[in-house]
Amino acid sequence: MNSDNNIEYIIKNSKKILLITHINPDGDTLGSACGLASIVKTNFKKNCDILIDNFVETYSFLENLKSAKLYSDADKSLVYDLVITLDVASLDRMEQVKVLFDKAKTTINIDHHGTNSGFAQINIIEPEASSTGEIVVKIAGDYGWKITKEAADALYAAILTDTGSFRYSNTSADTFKIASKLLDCGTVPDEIAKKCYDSYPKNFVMFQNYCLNKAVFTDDDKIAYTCVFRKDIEKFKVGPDCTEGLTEKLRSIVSTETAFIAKELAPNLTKISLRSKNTDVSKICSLFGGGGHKFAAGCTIKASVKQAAEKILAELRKVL
Ligand SMILES: [Mn+2]
Repeated sequence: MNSDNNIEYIIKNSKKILLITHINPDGDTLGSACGLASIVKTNFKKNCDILIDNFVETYSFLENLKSAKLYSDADKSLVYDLVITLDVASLDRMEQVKVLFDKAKTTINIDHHGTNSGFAQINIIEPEASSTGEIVVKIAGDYGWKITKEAADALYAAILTDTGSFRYSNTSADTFKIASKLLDCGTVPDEIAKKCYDSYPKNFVMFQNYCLNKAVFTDDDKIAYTCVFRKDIEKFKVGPDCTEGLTEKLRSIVSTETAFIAKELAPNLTKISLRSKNTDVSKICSLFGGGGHKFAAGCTIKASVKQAAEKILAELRKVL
């Protein structure tokens, strides 16, 4: 490996380092960034800045999340020596902080979305990896970097949540080997599982129940979906992460082949989260400018919630 794409060399020679997580952050992007920040701190004695779109209460146990800054609070005038994106499938998934990515001297893109275009100078994209967290552990192993318990906990949370607790098709022998390695670094699996899954605010759970209660089942129950409106989000006083895991609950029904939620972001702007058991839904989402994984993908459609849901239904019916 020459020095041009030797990550260790690059980190050593970078003074100001920024880690960018994607919009509507999940456990993988947050865990990967917090874990990598810990690794850089331990092995290079450097502090990384971390940017997050919004704060997710569930992941407040991640050490470095406390010092992370919101996109909206980021100093857009800064020029970083190095920007690393984690789990960011496309440039638009970093919204307003893309300006910091564009200005950076060196950029690295670490991701496992097959639809990632490779938008950075150095791209480490492994669609076979269960999660970005898994890739970060692999990189650390390749360079022989020490992984402390703090880093291991964050990276384990990334892998745990992106594999749906080691249940999804992205779970491989490598996933278990890497998880096992993190246990050797001090992670206690049930501790992290409790923090990730048994720590939801009451209004979050009740809001999701409300959304499930009004779900629509169609095409012999093969398709299940629910519409989420801003007025309901306001009524239940839930955060931007309020639909996390909701589509998976609809998919968990035995008759469901594909499930989606249509969430109102603004009038005539709807976010679709699509999940399936066997259908390649990333193809459907890419028709609308989105992407993701084969069985878990998303897109944003310039239409009302009802119209967007109809568009998705029409595409699903072509492939079911
Ligand atoms: Mn991921």
